[in-house]
Amino acid sequence: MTEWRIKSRALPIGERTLVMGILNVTPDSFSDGGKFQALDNAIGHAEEMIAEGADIIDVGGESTRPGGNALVSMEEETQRVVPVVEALAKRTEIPISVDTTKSEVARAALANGASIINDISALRFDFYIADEAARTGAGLILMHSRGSPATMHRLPPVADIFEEVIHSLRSSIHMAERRGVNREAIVIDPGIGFGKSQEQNLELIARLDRISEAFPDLPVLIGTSRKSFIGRVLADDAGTPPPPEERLNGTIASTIAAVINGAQIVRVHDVKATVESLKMIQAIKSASRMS
Ligand code: 7PJ
Repeated sequence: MTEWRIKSRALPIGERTLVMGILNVTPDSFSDGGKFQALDNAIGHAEEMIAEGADIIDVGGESTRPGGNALVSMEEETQRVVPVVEALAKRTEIPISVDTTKSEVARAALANGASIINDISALRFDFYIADEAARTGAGLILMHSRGSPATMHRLPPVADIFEEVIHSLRSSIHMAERRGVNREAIVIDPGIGFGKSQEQNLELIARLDRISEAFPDLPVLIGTSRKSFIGRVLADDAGTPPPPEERLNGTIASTIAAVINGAQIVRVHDVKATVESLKMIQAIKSASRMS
């Protein structure tokens, strides 16, 4: 059993799977109702996930989904994320993470109650993210991705995805440590859906053990929730994928497969279904230790 150091605290790793609940505060949620309504909704959603058993809330203001979402400016992203982080930090003890690739956004979120930076570029877009983690002792999630924000979802696949993910994460970890981040604050993530082919997304889950073996001391996080690769597997005969809200069963199956293969933290939209599935797996694991 190890620990993940985040600011003045530590989360136990390996005892049970940690669940990170996704809280998106993207433009849609800020339409009509006005900003106060949007803030209320976001807090309400976060509190629901906490009641369902979330261990961490991941607040994101820049949608990195495929499909051409406009990139947001640093100011815009800060205005979306910081009020939510601040309000949430007053209401809950559980760690809040900020899903951002910008050091200024990370800095503002950390100053207002966040304790983890979740960087989907693993320091490639803005390595000063590492300085913010080093200075504050915040947790740092380094997720593998390829290319730029504009191109990462339509790059041609690399030949060997394991070599690519391991090599790229190794250099991000090296960069983080060189800039003063404590290794015990780092979590790695293969980045399902970010610059990988359909087959490679499935392979990464099937052989996630190869990633944990390459970094035996670092916790592994995985996020499959509602992603397109699940839609492709679940597509009907005409090839039409179910909409994201109808990918729960595929999300659970892929999340559990990842956990069996070594993931210690999972990032999901559907906290209740995930927590219940994990409890069941945990009960079965404990029984296998007894016989
Ligand atoms: C991930 C993420 C992921 C981590 C997103 C989406 C796209 N952060 N942020 N891992 N995905 N650490 O949720 O569909 O897989 S945004």
